[in-house]
Amino acid sequence: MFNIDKIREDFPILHQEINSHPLVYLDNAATSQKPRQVIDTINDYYMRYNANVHRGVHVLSELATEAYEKAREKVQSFINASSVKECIFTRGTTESINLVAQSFLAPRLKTGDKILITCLEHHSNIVPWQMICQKTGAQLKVIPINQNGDLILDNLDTFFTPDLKLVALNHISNAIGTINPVEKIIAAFKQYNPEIPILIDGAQAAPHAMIDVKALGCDFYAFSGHKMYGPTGIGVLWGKEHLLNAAEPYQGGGEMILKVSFEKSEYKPLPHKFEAGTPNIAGAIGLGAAIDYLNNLDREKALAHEHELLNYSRALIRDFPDITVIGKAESKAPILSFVHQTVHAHDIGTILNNTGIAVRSGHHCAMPLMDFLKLPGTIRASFAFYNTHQEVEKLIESLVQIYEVFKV
Ligand code: 7TS
Repeated sequence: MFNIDKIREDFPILHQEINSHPLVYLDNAATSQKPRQVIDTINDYYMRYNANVHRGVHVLSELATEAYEKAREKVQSFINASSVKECIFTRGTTESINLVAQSFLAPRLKTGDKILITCLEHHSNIVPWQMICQKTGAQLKVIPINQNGDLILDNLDTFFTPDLKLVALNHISNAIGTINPVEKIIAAFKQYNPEIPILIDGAQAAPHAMIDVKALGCDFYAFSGHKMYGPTGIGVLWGKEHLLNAAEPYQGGGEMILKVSFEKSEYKPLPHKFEAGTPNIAGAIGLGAAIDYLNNLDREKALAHEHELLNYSRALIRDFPDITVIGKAESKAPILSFVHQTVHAHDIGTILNNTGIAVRSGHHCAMPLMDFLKLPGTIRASFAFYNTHQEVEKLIESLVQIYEVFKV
């Protein structure tokens, strides 16, 4: 049974008033809320066994190391990776993508090489590639989209060129919710050239899809803990072992070395060679608890519930004469983006906040997408499995009030 009331009990933050209204949290694409189980796990670590990992022979250090590495095993099975060696803890999606850009790709690039992204990307899947393009003379290419927000894949073969060195695209668009046919795109590129590395930005997919990196056939997969009910400051880069082995770490320091002399250093094997310095131990353990929480849910039902909320909100918003929904892709994650004919997105966000409703308004760190859509930004309501139909109705009621005030 998917018992929404029971699930909401797990999220203490949801039970409060904001501006004298019950909180309606619809900014889940920015960061999700954390269940008590995650908060308690982090608390327990600091209360009972806080110590640095991989160094001490004392009990607390052994306990911390064991919990940290156990969390890695949970990540491995969450994404169906072949080995824990392929699962690197990072600060989040952004750091994961930068790691691939700096450690793996930059040393392999030369003038004229191409990196392919899409028009739907978050800045963190654009800027890291631009940075290495600037240094090497490589160029960024972009798969276009149509007005619905679907990728245009008809002419994908125009990107099949010998100088294409990496493809990087998101699994789900954070700004308009398009679920990209990543499996199909990966298969097409791999058919052209099995050696082309493909990175998937899974920041929005980790909470809203079942992830199987083997079935996808990609080479790198990046995601953040905080969007999947885990803590901030922790994320994962999954990469195929031979590719990670072939990459040089871009950060040096403690934890990642076997031996150091003033002449040279020898690195630890995977995954540690990419985890320089004291890691976010509490974060990793907390992410493990978030994965446990998701595994204990009926995940299929949770995802179906989110989807129902999206459909419900779309059905209710359809008849507003002054509102246009942005992003009508064939396959959509529970992200409702829209604009108002006359009222600025930020003003709508502020008015909704006055009634306790938390949404995001702006460019959602996808400025090139907004440029394509010729919009300064949108209002975005993004749902999680703990949201309810009543909360969707509250959003709509507030929009009705805005309509009454601003109608011409
Ligand atoms: N990629 C996508 C698709 C994202 O949605 C985000 C964050 C990132 C990368 C970066 O993740 P981070 O955890 O490293 O910051 N997206 C959003 C958002 O939509 N609103 O705030 C952050």
